Amino acid sequence: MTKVVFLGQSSDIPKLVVQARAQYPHLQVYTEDEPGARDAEVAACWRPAHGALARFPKLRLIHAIAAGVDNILEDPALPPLPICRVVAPDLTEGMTEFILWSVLLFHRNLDQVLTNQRRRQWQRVDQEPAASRSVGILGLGTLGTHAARTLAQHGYQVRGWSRQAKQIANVRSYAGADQLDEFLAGTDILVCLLPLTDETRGILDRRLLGKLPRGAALVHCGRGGHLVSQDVLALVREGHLRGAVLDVFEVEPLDTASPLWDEPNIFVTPHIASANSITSILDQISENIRRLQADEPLQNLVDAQKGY
Ligand code: NDP
Ligand code: OXD
Repeated sequence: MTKVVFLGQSSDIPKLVVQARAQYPHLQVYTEDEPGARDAEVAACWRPAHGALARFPKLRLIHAIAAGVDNILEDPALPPLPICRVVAPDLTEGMTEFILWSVLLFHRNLDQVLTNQRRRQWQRVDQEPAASRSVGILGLGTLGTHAARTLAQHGYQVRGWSRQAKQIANVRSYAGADQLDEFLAGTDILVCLLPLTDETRGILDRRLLGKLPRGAALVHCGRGGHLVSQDVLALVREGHLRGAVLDVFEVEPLDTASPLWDEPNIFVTPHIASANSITSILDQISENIRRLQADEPLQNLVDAQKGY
């Protein structure tokens, strides 16, 4: 029986523990402080406290319960072990739905309609075809590629930016720092689906967003650490950005005192762009445990050097 410890700051942890115990009798499941946890071979986590993973000397695998692993890699005492993340259709499809909603909000001028409603103002806003809007996606990985394909199927002009160039039907690919400005100059709605790494921290600042055409919109679903929120706020107030949907923040929950809450053209959502189901998280952890014990290649292994 493989011993698995679940730890970290997520309301999903207690649910994962209960369901893992009920559905995977071949696993011995522990929470962090339970007797026996010290011998765990696998740690499943979200934002573990710094140094927490180093307290398990028999660990062989660290498994994120999410897609992003920045919250694990930032631990200065992280043991040098393989790290896997969750890649699941429910998360991918959920993210695409959220992005589609956000893109439609700006493309169909529904942001203006919502403002007009608060003023009791009946005003028919312009409606343009999807093909008249260019959506640019920062990050063409699992989530960005699925969103890009779906937006292209809905008729949008779609472009994406990544480190390596991609070939995706009806999606224009831009790669690396050299092509970033050209990518931004032709983007009406910018979607961020980057992982948080040393290279991408603070990327959504005035310098980058200032290269979008005037009146562009931002949809941010990556990580709070990408966002320089005072720059976004200033650019919205100056009218350079028409608005922003912001799902992730440097500090979550977002402080009730944050001016982002009250800004008319900023839509704050509480890190709900998408989420893995408890079932898909456990399926992947259990499959990787099987692979670990059978000495087979692990699924969805993270490259700790690259940071994603
Ligand atoms: P992937 O690892 O599959 O893809 C990451 C993409 O970002 C790749 O295309 C990669 O390029 C690109 N990239 C990374 N660094 C750079 C860089 N320096 N310059 C240009 N491109 C770069 O990640 P996912 O698609 O699975 O997830 C993306 C992020 O979405 C997660 O890390 C997480 O932070 C966030 N997320 C947010 C959720 C929410 O609810 N808000 C839910 C789930 C995830 P290349 O392909 O060339 O390597
Ligand atoms: C994730 C997230 O990374 O929920 O999966 O943000």
